[in-house]
Amino acid sequence: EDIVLVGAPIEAGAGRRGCVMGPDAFRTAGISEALTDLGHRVRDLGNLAPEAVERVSAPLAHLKNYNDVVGWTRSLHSCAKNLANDPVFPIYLGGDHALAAGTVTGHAAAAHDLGRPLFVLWLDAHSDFNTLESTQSGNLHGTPLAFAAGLPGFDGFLGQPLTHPVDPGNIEILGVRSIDPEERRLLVKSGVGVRDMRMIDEKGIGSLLAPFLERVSAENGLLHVSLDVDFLDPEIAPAVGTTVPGGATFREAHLVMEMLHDSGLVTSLDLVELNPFLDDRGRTARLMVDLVGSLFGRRVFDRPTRSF
Ligand code: DIR
Ligand code: MN
Ligand code: MN
Ligand code: MN
Repeated sequence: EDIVLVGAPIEAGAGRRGCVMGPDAFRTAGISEALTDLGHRVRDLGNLAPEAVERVSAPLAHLKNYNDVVGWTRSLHSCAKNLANDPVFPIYLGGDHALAAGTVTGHAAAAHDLGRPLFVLWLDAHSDFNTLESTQSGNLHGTPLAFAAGLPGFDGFLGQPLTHPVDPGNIEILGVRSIDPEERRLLVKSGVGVRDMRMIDEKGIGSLLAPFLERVSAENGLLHVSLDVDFLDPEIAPAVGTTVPGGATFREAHLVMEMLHDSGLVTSLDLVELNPFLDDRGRTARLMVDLVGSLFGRRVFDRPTRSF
C-alpha cells in the first residue's frame, strides 16, 4: 500500500504549546521506517502550512487563536480532499486535534463525490464535540468533531457553510472519559455513537468495535480514524497536554489497531496531540509509531481475516 505522510504542526487549538514539534517527533521515532519494514511504500510530503487568512475577528471573544485554526482548517481541508482522490493512504502527523476539522471534512467531501459514506472512528479521552458557543475553555481542539458533524456556528472555518458534513450516525467515539455538560447534551441530541470507558470495562473493547466495523463494511463506507494520544492511559503515554486517568491500555490499543487492520476498511488516519515537550525520552512517540505498525499489518500470528 502507498502511504503518504503529511505533517501538520498546528498547536493553535491546544491549551498549551509543544504540539508544533509533533510531526518531527513521529519522524524521529521512525514512522517511515516502521511502515517500510512492513512492506509499504512511504512518501513524506513534509509539513503543510496554514492558508493565509484575512484578519477576521473571532465570532466570540473567548475563542483562542481563531485565525490560525481557520488557516489550518482550510489548508488541511484542501490537502485531504486532493489526497483522497489519489490511490494513497494519508497519515496526518499532528499537531493538535483541531487539525481534524480540515482532514475529516476534506475526506467527507471526497467521499461524497465518490458516492460513498464516510465513517469516523474517534479514539480520544474527550469527545471534542463543543461548538464555538458551548466551549468553556475557548481551546478549539475541543470542537473539530462538532464542526465535521455539521453543527451550526462554524461557517467561518471554511468561509462558507460545510456542504458535506459527516452523518453523526456514522461517527463512533471510543475511549471517552471527559465530556463537558453542554457538550454532552449536544452529543446526545446528535446521535453520535459514544462508547465510554465503563462500556469498555464491561464489554471489552473488541466487542464494542466489531459492530461498528460491520456497519462500515455493510454500507461500503470509507473509514477515517482520528487517534488522540490521550485515548491512551497517561501511564503509558505521558506526552499530551490533556491527560485523563483511566485510559486505554497497551493491549486494548493494539487490539483496536489490529482489528482495524484486519477489517481492511481504514482509508485515512490522524495522529494528534503528541506533545514531545512533555515526553519521557520519546516513549510516547515510539508507542504511537508502534500502534501505527499494528494498524498496518504487524502481527505475531496470522489469523483468518475478518476476525471481527
Ligand atoms: C474540553 C477539553 N472539553 C474543552 N477538551 C480537550 O476544552 O473543550 N480536548 N482537551 O482534547
Ligand atoms: Mn481530541
Ligand atoms: Mn462535493
Ligand atoms: Mn483528547
